Amino acid sequence: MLVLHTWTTPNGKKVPILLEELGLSYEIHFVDIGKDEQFEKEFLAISPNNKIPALVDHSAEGGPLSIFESGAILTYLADKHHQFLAPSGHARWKAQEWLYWQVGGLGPMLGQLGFFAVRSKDKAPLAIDRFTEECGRLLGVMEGRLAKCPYLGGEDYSIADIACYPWMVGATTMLKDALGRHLHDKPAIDRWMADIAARPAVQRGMAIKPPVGV
Ligand SMILES: N[C@@H](CCC(=O)N[C@@H](CS)C(=O)NCC(=O)O)C(=O)O
Repeated sequence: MLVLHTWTTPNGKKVPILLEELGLSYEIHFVDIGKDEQFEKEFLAISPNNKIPALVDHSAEGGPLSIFESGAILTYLADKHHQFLAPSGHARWKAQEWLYWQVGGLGPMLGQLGFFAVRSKDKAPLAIDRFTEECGRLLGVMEGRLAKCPYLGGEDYSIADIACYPWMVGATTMLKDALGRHLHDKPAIDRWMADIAARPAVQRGMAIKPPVGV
């Protein structure tokens, strides 16, 4: 049995997308980070960095296995089920390169921009400028990659695309005004977004919601 501990944020939607793509059955345990549930003892036992997502695979080889960090979880599931990540060779490392790019760059920078430009009541112009410019630079890098190949890893849809997509939805909706001109004239990103948005598994993964009353 797979139990995913997650929330409805971009990082929280990556693993549901992959689980849906793989057609696996799983349970979701919603960790409401708005209520600080990520600091509860039971959650810290599987995710000591107090962040979602975390996965527990109760039928892992060698006994139950818990994994935190979305990139590690995506890699584990893709390898275990032999899909959405090549087992070796150039295609594997190109997909890993862009997966790490998301986890270390696109996600944290868009997250900081969201904090300073949208969520924070105090508006700090230096921070907003810094993160707007850095996010704009990253979007330029992504546009360059997707102008050369259909997917971030190359020819095939992979966990790198799955990791970036929920963040790009945030970039083009919640952060649209903050990013302004940086979203204009990005035909390769627009094409990629439409392609991924059309996948039924992506739609299901993006739609996760805690049951009413939770
Ligand atoms: N690098 C981590 C980032 C995870 C992350 O930032 N999760 C956020 C929600 S999107 C979180 O749990 N925040 C709670 C907190 O910081 O206390 C990953 O990719 O899994």
